[in-house]
Amino acid sequence: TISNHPQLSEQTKSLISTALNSFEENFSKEPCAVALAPGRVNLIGEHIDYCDGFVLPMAIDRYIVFVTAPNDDNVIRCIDASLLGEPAVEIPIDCDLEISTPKWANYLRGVVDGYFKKGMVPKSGFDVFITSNVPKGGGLSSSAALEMAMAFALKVNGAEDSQSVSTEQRALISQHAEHTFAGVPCGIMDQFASAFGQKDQLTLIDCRSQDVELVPFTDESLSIVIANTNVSHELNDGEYASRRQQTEDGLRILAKPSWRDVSLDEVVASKEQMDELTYKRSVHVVGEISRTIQAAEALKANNSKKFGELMKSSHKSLRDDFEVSCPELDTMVDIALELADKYGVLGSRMTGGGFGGSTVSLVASQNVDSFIDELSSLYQQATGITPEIFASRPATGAQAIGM
Ligand code: GAF
Repeated sequence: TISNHPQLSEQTKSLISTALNSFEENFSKEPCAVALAPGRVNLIGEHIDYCDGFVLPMAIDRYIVFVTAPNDDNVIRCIDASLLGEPAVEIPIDCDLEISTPKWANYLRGVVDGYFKKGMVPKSGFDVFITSNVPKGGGLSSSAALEMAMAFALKVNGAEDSQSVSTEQRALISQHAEHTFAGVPCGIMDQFASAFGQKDQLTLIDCRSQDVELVPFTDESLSIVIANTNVSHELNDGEYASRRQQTEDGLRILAKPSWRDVSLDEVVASKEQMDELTYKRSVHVVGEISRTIQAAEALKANNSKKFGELMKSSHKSLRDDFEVSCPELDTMVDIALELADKYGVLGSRMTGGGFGGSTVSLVASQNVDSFIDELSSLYQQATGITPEIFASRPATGAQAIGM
């Protein structure tokens, strides 16, 4: 079923096959199932998933793969390929869970705890071997991928046997894990993108209704290029939470139930009542909601030029008004746009939470390899940091595959 899976790339099949072998080597038994979940890149709609906005991410062809089989102990025992030699992480399934060490495993504990709280417990303990090609700390939602892969590992080990669990519920349990066990008050974008991703489709998420609309991205002449600055940033250092707080302050001053009911004119009219930061954050929110709606329409109308222009405006707003960019992200975007005429770069912007992580650019496919080479060397010359730059098409979302 894996070798002829119609939605998985050869790269992902090979990642799974390596993980299957490693499982057998490490646990000396046959695996029963694979659970996998992709990272995501957001094309537009940044820092507005917690403001009732629209966001337009896609799952990328980079996955976290869990290979699993039941064990006779009352624990979920996890070995991570990048941490071989360190003790396995053991998550008990017969008692309440708490935040603990190692820190990365809190994403897993949080999801298991979310299942427990809904009365869903696996049939037995199970072993997991984890392999990933989602860059860690690259702003591409490796944490959401970890959470969603754990949800599917729980499913294949019987935790969902007593009740049916929807894709949306799995994503919401994962988001809650991030709030409670990782200390990041994130919105729904990352988990929804990983959960609802489909090959060749972007996921337009209405974060107020939580409806997901799939928007085709099938034009082979356009490529999505992801450039990891290799400046990593943890979102639990207070900056993310403070932005969220500032948007809540803005909405309170505007005295509206939802950001979807606010126009730019109304923000401008309330300027005197706001401090400068609250005002700038509010300008970003209403502008970005409008840009994302326009971008989805432009895409449906095959107007990629307009889409690219909206990406550029989004970056400026995130840099100047929301202040979540950083010098390396700005450098990566500036270089990409300087190469616009040479390689057909339509737009470029930071993506994800910011303060580091990645940019996303829309580029003519015929030039994509040369663009990646030149962007990489110019960024390295400018910053002294070697970036990781690759193209990805929209990929299939989190799932489990039986053996
Ligand atoms: C992070 C969060 F997890 C998302 O919910 C979202 O707010 C994003 O930053 C910014 O758009 O990835």
